[in-house]
Amino acid sequence: MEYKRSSELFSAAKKVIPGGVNSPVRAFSAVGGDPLFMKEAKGAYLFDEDGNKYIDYINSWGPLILGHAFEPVVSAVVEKAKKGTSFGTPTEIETSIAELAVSMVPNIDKIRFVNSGTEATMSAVRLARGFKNREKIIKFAGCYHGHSDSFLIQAGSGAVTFGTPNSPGVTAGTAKDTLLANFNDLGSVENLLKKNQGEIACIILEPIAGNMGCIPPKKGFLEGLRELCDQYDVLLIFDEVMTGFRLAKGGAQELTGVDADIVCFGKVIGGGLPVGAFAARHEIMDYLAPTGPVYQAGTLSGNPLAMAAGLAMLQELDKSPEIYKSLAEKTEYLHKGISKVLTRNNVVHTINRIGSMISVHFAEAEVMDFKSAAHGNNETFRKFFHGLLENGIYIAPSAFETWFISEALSYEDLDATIVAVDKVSKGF
Ligand code: KE4
Repeated sequence: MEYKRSSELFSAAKKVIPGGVNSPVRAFSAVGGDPLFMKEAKGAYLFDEDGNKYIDYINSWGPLILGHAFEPVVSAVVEKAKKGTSFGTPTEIETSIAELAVSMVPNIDKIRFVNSGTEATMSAVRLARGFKNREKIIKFAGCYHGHSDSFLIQAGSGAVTFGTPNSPGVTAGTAKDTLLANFNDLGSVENLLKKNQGEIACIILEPIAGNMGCIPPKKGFLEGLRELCDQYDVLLIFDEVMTGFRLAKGGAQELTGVDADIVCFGKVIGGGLPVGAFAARHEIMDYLAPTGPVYQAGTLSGNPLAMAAGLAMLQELDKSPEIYKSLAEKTEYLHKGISKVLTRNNVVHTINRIGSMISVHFAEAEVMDFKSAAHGNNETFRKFFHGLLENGIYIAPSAFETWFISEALSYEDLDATIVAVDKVSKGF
């Protein structure tokens, strides 16, 4: 494939944007080579600036669960833009999407919209600290909750991919209030709760981890966390930026049956525009300004344009819950097909999957936490990534990411992907 135009654009971008990108993981640093510049996208396909076409398994890192340029979302945004994009005042559409989200997701009475997943999780932790009047939080090694200081302590996603688990610029004062536990390891959580009795405001996690590749919770893990939170009077925050409205209408809470105290959203809730949100039952959310003392704000929070995209997306998912069954079936089909050809080609691998999230790990042992995720063979992953790219398949440029299946993917697209995996892996 020819990537001349993308390389030219990358050179120009690097002169005025750090690393030529506005988010590090896009820079291909973990897999080498220059990132591709996309010109447009439709349905399951991306088209780069050199005219190459790709079957897309990133879907903007999750938001485009119904595929690119989904017509109801596009027309909602176009119509809304004609009436103005943001007023800095309350608007009816914010109430409409809030009412719909509250009706779709268990255990939430109120929701506050922000502009990114990072804002959602950062605000949720501040709310938990304010509500409980405690300073410490527990997070899990390898879980990524965005780039606010309290979380860049062995973060997953981009930070781990760069091999810099602790980011410069995060103060010791901040880091001391973030305690690290191991995913799928209840003992590591209980130890921290015992050692810091009365000091911990919340536990935050991705209920299904997506930033170490896809790592589902072991049976009993989330249930055990719920019990520990009740026992130690600590709030349980589900970071559902990835899983929210993706794994089910009600996200991971619906899929697992485990209740969170605060739920964070991003990606799908914005339909491809910048929207994040956090939500909880009345008594917690009413602790937020202007009704309560915990301050949180945003110029473009709830802006009509982003709300129009998000509302159109949620309305589509709400009226056709069969989409989730179709997505899960497509993801299972892809899983079985990829595993069959990798096994036939004697490639050591393990595949994790839940709902429409899947990840391929070039490791023998089961990948069930950050440590086991880090054992994957990165050299093999690099060959896998570039080989698939050469064959028109676009997966995440990092072994610590998840593939996001969209409903726009056809079984022909899945078969083409399996054929490409077979062709690429013969040379491993
Ligand atoms: P944003 O601030 O990027 O909207 O959301 C942060 C975030 C929070 N929580 C979870 C579970 C997330 O996965 C994310 C962001 N995900 C990454 C991909 N793994 C976004 C891609 C990027 O950083 O460019």
